[in-house]
Amino acid sequence: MSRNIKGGIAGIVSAAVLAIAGTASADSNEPIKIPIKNWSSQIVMAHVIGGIFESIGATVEYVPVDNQASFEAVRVGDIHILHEVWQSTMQNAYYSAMEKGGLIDAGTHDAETLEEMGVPNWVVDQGLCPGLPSWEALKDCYANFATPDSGGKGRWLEGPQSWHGDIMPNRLKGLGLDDTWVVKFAGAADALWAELEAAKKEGRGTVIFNWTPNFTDAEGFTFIEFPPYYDGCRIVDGGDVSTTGCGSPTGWLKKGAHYKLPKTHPQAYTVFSKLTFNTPQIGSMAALVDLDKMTHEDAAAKWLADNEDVWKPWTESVLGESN
Ligand code: TMO
Repeated sequence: MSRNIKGGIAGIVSAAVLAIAGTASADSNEPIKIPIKNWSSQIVMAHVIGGIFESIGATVEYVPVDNQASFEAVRVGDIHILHEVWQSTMQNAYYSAMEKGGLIDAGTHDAETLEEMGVPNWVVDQGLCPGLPSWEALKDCYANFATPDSGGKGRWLEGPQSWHGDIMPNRLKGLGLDDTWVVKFAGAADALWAELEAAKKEGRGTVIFNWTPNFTDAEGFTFIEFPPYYDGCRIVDGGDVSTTGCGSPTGWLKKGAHYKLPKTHPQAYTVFSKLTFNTPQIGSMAALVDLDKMTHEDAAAKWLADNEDVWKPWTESVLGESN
């Protein structure tokens, strides 16, 4: 009698476990489409996440996509995830896509972010702009930052225009610095790092757009301190030239997913929602490419091999169910 009751309970329990495992298993064989943008940590992380998905049996496809266009692309399902959403430059596009429907929040990385103009530390050490990191120092030192294409003004080398539109030209106007400084856009992220190297070699000043987490965290980089950011100060948020001098806010680094991914690929979605990278981890992904000159694919393979203790735990719950 008591054996039967025990067996019955065990039977019910294992049936329940099977039912739970049953609903959570069976990812679709359709490839999970992962976006490839145009900065190193994003591309390496795309392949890192792709490798993690493949380790649980999923198939993946890498889809090159413009940053600005990627929020609509994930909303309609042309790509399935966003793995680096930077608050200061992308939250509007992220929340707009969510409001229209089709993009869901898939969690937040363990990293505080900043995307801002700044100088390598040796520019400060050599006294090329006394008073930095305060932006007011820029009023007097611009001549040390002139380049052949800047017409005697100091030059800000901004990233590609597809990243942030006209935020930085509007910044200069808002600060009343547009008579002495001018923004030039880099064709690609590589041009920013080439400029850092060239300026160092030539011992001249340089102001570039940069961000953290990045590979430059290791050597040290000084972000310029601008008037504080507040909601509404930028043109896209309703601001005008009297307010666009505001700096960039520190913020979060988020993930997002197409709303059907938890249904079509429940196991991969579970892993994706769990995974989180911190500042040194993201910096190291970029460094493998920008300092060590590896390909993005090789960098991701090395990162995965060196960091199994970091990412394997995220896959254990779904592998535990199916094994
Ligand atoms: C989006 N980015 C980190 C390149 O500024």
